[in-house]
Amino acid sequence: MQAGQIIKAVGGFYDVLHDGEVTRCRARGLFRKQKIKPLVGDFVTFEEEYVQTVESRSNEMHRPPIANVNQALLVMSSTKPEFSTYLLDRLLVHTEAMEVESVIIISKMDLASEEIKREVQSKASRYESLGYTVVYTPGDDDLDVIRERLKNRTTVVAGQSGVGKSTLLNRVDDSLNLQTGEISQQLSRGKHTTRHVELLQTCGGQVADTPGFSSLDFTGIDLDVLADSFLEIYEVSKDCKYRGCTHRREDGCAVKAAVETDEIAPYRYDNYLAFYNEKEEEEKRRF
Ligand SMILES: Nc1nc2c(ncn2[C@@H]2O[C@H](COP(=O)(O)OP(=O)(O)O)[C@@H](O)[C@H]2O)c(=O)[nH]1
Ligand SMILES: [Mg+2]
Ligand SMILES: [Zn+2]
Repeated sequence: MQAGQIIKAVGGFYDVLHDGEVTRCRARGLFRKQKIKPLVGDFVTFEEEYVQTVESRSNEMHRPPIANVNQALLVMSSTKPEFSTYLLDRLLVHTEAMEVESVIIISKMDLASEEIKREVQSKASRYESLGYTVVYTPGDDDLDVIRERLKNRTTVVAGQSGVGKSTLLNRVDDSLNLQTGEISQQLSRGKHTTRHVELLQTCGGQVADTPGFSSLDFTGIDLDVLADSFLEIYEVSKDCKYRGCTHRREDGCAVKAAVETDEIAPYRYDNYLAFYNEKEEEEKRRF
C-alpha cells in the first residue's frame, strides 16, 4: 500500500502524486456503494492502481470540486470588468466559512485610470485593515509576494472569468503554460460543461487554477455563519443588545451604529444585507 495525494481527476481516473511521481489510479468499486467520491486534494492510499482509502478532509469545496485547500487567491480586476466589492465579499463569505485564508489580488492596475486606482485602493485598504493581504498586479513586488504565499500551501485561485487568473499564474511561473484569453475560454466553455481541476506543483506549494465562476450560492452556509464571515461585523456584533441579532431591524444593534459612523464600510454592510436576503429567499423556496 502506498500513500499520496490526488492532483487531478478526469473521467474516472485519479492521478495520485507520491514520492515525486504520479500514478494514475481508479477508485475501488466499494466507494460507489459507500457514496465516497474521491476529490482532487484528497490524501489517499492506493494499491495496484486502485485508490483504497480516502483520509478525512479538512474542508471540501464544490465549485471547484477540491478538498484540503488552505488558501485562496481572490483575483478581482480594478477595471474590465469593474472592481466589485459585491463579488469580492461573496467569495470571502465562502472562504471564511471554510476557514480558508484569503489573499486579495487586484489585477489590471496598468489599465486603471488614476481615478479608478484611487477608488480601488481606498476600498482595498479597508480589507487590509481587516487583516487581508492585498496585492496589486502588475506591481513592484507582486510576483515575489505571491510566490512566497504559495510555498507550503494548497491554494485555489478564484475570481470572475477574464480577470487575469491564468495570466498571473503564468507570470508567477512561466513553466505552467496555462491557457489565457477570452476566446479560448469561450471555446472551452462550449465544449465541456464539467470543470476539470488540477493541482499544479509550483513555488514549493500547489495551486489550482479555475475557469472562473458563473454563480456561487450560499447553499450549506447558515445565516449565522454568513454574519460571522464578515470579520468586522462579527467583532462588533458582540456589543449588540440581543444575542442572535441579525443586524437588520433590531434595537440596540451595534453593527448598524458602526455603519453610521463608517467604522464598518457601508458597502460591506449592504452586501451582508443582500446576501442575507438571498439566503432567506433560498430557504423559503426549499421548505
Ligand atoms: N492589461 C492587462 N491585461 C491583463 C491582465 N491580466 C490579464 N490580462 C488580459 O485579460 C485577458 C484574460 O486573462 P486570463 O488570464 O485568461 O483571465 P482568467 O479568465 O481570469 O484566467 C487576457 O487577454 C489577458 O492578457 C493585466 O494585469 N493587465
Ligand atoms: Mg483562466
Ligand atoms: Zn446587531
